[in-house]
Amino acid sequence: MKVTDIIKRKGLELGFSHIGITTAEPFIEYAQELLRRPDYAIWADPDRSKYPGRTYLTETATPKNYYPQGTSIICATLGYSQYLYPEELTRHVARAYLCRSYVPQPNDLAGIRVAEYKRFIKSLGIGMYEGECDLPQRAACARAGIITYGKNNFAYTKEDGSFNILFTFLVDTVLDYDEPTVRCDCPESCHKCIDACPSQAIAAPGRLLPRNCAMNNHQLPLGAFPDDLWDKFSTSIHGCDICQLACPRNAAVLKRASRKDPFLETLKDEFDLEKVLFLDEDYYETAIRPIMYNYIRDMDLFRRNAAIAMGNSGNSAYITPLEKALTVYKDKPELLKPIVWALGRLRGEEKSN
Ligand code: B12
Ligand code: SF4
Ligand code: SF4
Repeated sequence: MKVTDIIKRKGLELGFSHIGITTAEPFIEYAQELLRRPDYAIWADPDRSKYPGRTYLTETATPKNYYPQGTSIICATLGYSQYLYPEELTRHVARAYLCRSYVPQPNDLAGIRVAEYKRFIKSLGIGMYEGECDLPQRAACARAGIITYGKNNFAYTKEDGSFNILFTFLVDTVLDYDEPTVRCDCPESCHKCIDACPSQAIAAPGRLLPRNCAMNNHQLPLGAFPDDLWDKFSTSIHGCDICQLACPRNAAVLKRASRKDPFLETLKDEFDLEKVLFLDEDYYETAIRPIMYNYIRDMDLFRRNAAIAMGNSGNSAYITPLEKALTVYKDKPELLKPIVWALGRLRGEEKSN
């Protein structure tokens, strides 16, 4: 068997849904697009000192910046559409995180799959970039022929719609390349995702405004989540699925979902916004880390997001814990602001009932 076929076959054996391969040539249109978008400055501004610690997507658009011998990109999708995600959890956390593959860790299943795939590829005598490098994964997967775009920005496959996580492996060997599928397969007249977004974050087809998108705000430091957006994301504390759920390209996929995930079935009875508001190490380890080990490391951000979600819940039972939080967090003024806001909303609603 040819080495390209061996690599593809192993990827499928390990549970990836699609494997495609493209060159490591620069993603020129992608880089130009980033620089055209002023609201992407935190990922694109050529002056790195302004946003220390950020991944610079304009640099990763040229993979050889990171790995001069990089020749090919092995691209993979991992579909997560097969599960029936419990409503008790999807109210608060997007499916992309509930599926527990978003940021693979060395000691979780997704991480073990990725590590084994890398080990296997390297065992074929192929060199691989091992450092941190956020390649433009949607653009790479489209060039590798395994996804098409949706106007909501998402990467779609036939089997999983937009419910797939993307992976890319930069290697030093020339392989056989797949026919690109760099196109949008949405019906011309459809704009359901654009209309459904609660914060008008999709300005035009394929044009996201990160400032307005849920996940971008959920991960911002205390004081940086703009208060004009606090009432937009309902009871969500980590991401949002609204523009995917509204999409007709996902309708059949959502209908097919039939499997219960036993871990999520356990977690759904334990998940509690009040516990997130008073988050401690134990609850973080058992209920938060497994599904939200992504961008947020500061526990106060989870507490802030829980306070905002409570304020949007319409549930007056949260008034008592929020009042307690006023005392517990009296020395954290930036955390008190959303708590006071949430209390104001819930008390106002209680009066008008
Ligand atoms: C920065 C980032 C964010 C930012 C900005 C998002 C964005 N759309 O740019 C924020 C924090 C807001 C974010 C949010 C989310 N993210 Co994010 N994010 C990334 C990251 C690290 C880079 C994205 C990027 O390069 N953006 C810059 C823009 C210019 O690039 P782009 O969106 O890929 O679009 C380019 C092309 O793909 C193409 N294109 C894209 N859409 C369309 C549509 C049309 C019509 C056409 C013609 C072309 C086209 O044109 C663009 C220019 O070349 C990637 C991982 C990675 N390394 O690639 C994950 C990634 C995009 N995120 C992902 C996910 C799951 C999310 C969330 C869904 C999580 C959630 N449920 O809350 C949201 C969804 C928001 C949305 N509607 O897109 C997944 C998406 C998987 C998928 N099936 O598409 C990725 C690929 C991570 C992964 N490993 O799977 N994210
Ligand atoms: S993920 Fe949510 S906030 Fe972001 S664009 Fe989609 S609907 Fe809007
Ligand atoms: S809702 Fe319509 S326009 Fe948006 S991604 Fe789905 S098919 Fe495309």
